[in-house]
Amino acid sequence: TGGFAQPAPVLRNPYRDDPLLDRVLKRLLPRADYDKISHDLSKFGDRIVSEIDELGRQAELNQPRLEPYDAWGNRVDNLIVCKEWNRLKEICAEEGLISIGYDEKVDGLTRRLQQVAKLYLFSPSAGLSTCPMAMTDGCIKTLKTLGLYDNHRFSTETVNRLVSRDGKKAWTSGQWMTEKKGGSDVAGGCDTYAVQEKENFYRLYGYKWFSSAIDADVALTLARIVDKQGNAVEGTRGLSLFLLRIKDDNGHLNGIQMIKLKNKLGTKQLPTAELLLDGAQAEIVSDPGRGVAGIANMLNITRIHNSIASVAGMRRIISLARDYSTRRTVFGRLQADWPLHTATLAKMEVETRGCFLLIFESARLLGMTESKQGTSEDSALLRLVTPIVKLYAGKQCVPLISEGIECFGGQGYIEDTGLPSILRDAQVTPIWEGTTNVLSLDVLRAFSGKEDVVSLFYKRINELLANAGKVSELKDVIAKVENGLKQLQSQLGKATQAAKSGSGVHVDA
Ligand code: MFK
Ligand code: FAD
Repeated sequence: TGGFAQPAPVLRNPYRDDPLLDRVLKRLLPRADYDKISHDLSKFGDRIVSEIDELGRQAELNQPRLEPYDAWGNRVDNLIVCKEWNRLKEICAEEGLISIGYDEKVDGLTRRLQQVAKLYLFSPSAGLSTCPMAMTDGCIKTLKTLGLYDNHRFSTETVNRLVSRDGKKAWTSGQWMTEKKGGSDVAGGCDTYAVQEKENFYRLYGYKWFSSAIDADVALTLARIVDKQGNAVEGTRGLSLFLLRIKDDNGHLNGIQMIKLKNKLGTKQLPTAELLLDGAQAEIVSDPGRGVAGIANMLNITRIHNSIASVAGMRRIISLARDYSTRRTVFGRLQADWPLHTATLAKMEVETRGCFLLIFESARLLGMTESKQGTSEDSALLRLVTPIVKLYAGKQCVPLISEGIECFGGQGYIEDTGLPSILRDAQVTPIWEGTTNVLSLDVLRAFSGKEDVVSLFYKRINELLANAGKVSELKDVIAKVENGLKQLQSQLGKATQAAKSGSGVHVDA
């Protein structure tokens, strides 16, 4: 075999290796908060390198499995996850990856920025434990926004457990929306029925087609209430939102059968199940018929998490490829000394930076909005930017990470290097939490709010360009795109009016 071994890329502290992250935090945070957070991120970065990255790798190698029956034929639905997966979830609680976002002792903007920065560093090493974290964050946000925290016993207990920093006591949440008939068209596809048992308690009957992180403690789900005559309202207006425990305190499933675990292209660390709900007891948490609007609170949070995961994957592959380029010799020179190779890395860097700045803009807007420091304009911008960053970063990370894999040549294709899973796991980000086209339709939905989001968007872009001293250079391009969007907005307005009045109109989008 000869004495030569190919050099492996080295993972460095992802915070200290990322000057852009540091610069953005310095720009957005008050000095004292920056100093505190910077210290926390630096320590966390060390922990990622020395401990977490290997746990994530082991979670990929020791995938979850389901034993539906015991040796005697009893239905047991025993989900087996590896100890590293459980440890990663504990670390999420200990590090406050979700609770930081809700820590009322900290300024609202600061807490969301710190949380997003930590998730961004954590994500590529997290063995997909970021998935239950995203849904946990979304569940807290939903229950709080619906005014249930402190007013509703089960929701209050749930939120308290979801924000716990005690790894042994902390709960996580699932998000069960997708059914066989439709994941994009949730209302058209939902065949789960809710039969009232007493007051706010219902029994749910249906089949949930994709349910990730099924080792969670609670889930938010949608179902159609059936009245005493057995009738249910079809469509969006028939769907209500329910909160349920997945298992009771004795570990028995709550009227749920885990039919099978999905055999997926990637996200193999993550147990994603098909579930039969056969009388699962659940409490209604939205007004009847307001389920989609209710769970949209969750979607808007999980979509930001999805964007973080997309950009973090891009950043990780660039960091590794850049490091490798200083070790691998090709045609007598280091890769880094070949202009063609550095041009490839530079192109990837530019794309990643653009997406990175968009996630921090959404984190800033989220923090401003939640802490009431923001205006109604900030809320409208957040509503617009969330689907844009999800669809754009989710889509772009796949070709970018594929390019990054190529930077390692054949080694990028070899499983033992751990590199292929970065690409496999990227492919889910444009699909789940709404596909690219569905998200682009959500951008149009955001246009129909009270605020003129197109003007707000360009006002913000102009502010950013002014800060960077770039207004005159880009003025014409920006004006052209803004005009195009305004025309689209006006045509959509006309189409909405026409739809309401029953006449037709052609939208040239
Ligand atoms: C590492 C990161 C990991 C991330 C976690 C991954 C694990 C979970 C993986 C999953 O994939 S969970 C399932 C995700 N499913 C989706 O994302 C569904 C995609 N489809 C959509 O988003 C559709 O647009 C939607 C289901 C919402 C369309 O349904 P409808 O019934 O046609 O909605 P409609 O009638 O337009 O809107 C109903 C209400 O919801 C309206 O409010 P009002 O009644 O008050 O007017 C809408 O304004 C509101 N709404 C819809 N989308 C909204 C929203 N409000 C705010 N934000 C939104 N995004
Ligand atoms: P479809 O809705 O059938 O979409 C198929 C294609 O049609 C897409 O290209 C889409 O863009 C296009 N399309 C749909 N509607 C339109 C339209 N109006 N205009 C133009 N094009 C359109 N769901 C959960 O609820 N909980 C989970 O925990 C969960 N975990 C998941 C884990 C993984 C690994 C995966 C892959 C999926 C998971 N999902 C989960 C499901 C996921 O959210 C859906 O797969 C996704 O929303 C798409 O829905 P669908 O599969 O029904 O595709």
